[in-house]
Amino acid sequence: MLDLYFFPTPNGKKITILLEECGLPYTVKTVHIGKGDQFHPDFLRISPNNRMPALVDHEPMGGGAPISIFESGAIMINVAEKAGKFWPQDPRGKYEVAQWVMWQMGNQGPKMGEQGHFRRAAEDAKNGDQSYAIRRFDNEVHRLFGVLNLGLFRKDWLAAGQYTIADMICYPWAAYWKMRDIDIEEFPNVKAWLERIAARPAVQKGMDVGIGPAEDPASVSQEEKDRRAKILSNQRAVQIPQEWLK
Ligand SMILES: N[C@@H](CCC(=O)N[C@@H](CS)C(=O)NCC(=O)O)C(=O)O
Repeated sequence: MLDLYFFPTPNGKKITILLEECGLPYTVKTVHIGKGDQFHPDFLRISPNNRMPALVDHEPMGGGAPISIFESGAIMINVAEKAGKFWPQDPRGKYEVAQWVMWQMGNQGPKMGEQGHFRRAAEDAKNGDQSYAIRRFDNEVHRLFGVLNLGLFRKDWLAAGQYTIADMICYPWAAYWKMRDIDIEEFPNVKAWLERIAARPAVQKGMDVGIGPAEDPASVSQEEKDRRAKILSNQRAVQIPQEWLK
């Protein structure tokens, strides 16, 4: 049995897409990052980076005690290896896939994440002039769409001549091009690839995984709203939780 610690963002949806593609059953454990679940001492044991997604596999490869994995790329490598699907193991194909998985983790995810961060920061005048940061990350995101467009030149899939975890890990971030101020017509190879992936039933299922009914904003006190507003910015190191010392 697989427990997926999840919130419905592009990083979470990479994993639901892969699990749906593999047909593996899994239980969604909500990590509501807007409420601060990612700082719970039990979750930090699984993901000391206080980020979701994370996976607990109760029947891991090789047997033995359950294993937990954080970082979406590592999770996808593990699931694909376990399922024996979507990650070819011949040396050429294996590293073609690996380089795009690493590219996503080191470039597309973080840079698009920072673009979103500074755009949100700019909405509050108290944060001052954000124009340099916004220009920097808007340009980077544009550059990164160009990288995908180059990588897909005369190809249906990013790596190894087949649909793999390289495509699945990059898709959910690229799919939200509109809210990134990207004109997808500039990147025709990416546009066709997005359409190809979006047509897959397992991708549609994975993208639709949610966390149940939305909370009624009226039920949340102002104090709680103020607490939540600070959670995703101004994070500093978490000390060893008291619970761990017992
Ligand atoms: N490199 C990580 C990034 C994960 C990540 O940034 N997750 C975000 C949501 S998309 C998160 O959990 N944020 C919680 C926080 O910022 O405290 C991965 O690919 O797994």
